Amino acid sequence: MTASVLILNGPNLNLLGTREPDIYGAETLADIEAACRTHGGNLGLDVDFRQSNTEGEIVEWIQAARGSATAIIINAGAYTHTSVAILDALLAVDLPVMEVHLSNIYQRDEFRHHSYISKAATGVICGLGSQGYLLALDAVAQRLDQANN
Ligand code: CA2
Repeated sequence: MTASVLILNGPNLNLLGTREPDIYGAETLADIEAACRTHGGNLGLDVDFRQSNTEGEIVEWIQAARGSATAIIINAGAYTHTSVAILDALLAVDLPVMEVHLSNIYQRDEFRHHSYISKAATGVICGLGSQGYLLALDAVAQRLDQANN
């Protein structure tokens, strides 16, 4: 059976490509989704790519991943810096979690330097733009290979 990776995107990431290209790049979220699907396919991974502006919906998607996904890649957007609810859901689901940020959050405002999500993350990638999602897929694939061999 093909392993499925749930890729979650938080608030305002649906605006990618329309504003602030200097910080977040020129690609749209649809461009990033297409790149993830292609790269995931090459790695033998199914990609389930979603975005929500609502904290509760993200929590429900994480809870539902138990039993259906083999790993979660998450860019929680601004919820990264505020959401104990998303942290608790990630801890409860007990899956490998890769945290991704397009921008280098440590070069930005002080309030972006702390991530609640990181406590639940196997790995964290930031500052590499959309490449971060692809590197996270590589990390998931490599861990699955190691677990299966
Ligand atoms: O760098 C990242 O990926 C962030 O997770 C993006 C979040 C930000 O709150 C985090 O600190 C870092 C914001 C996403 C908002 O995206 C926009 C895209 C275009 C125009 C406006 C916002």
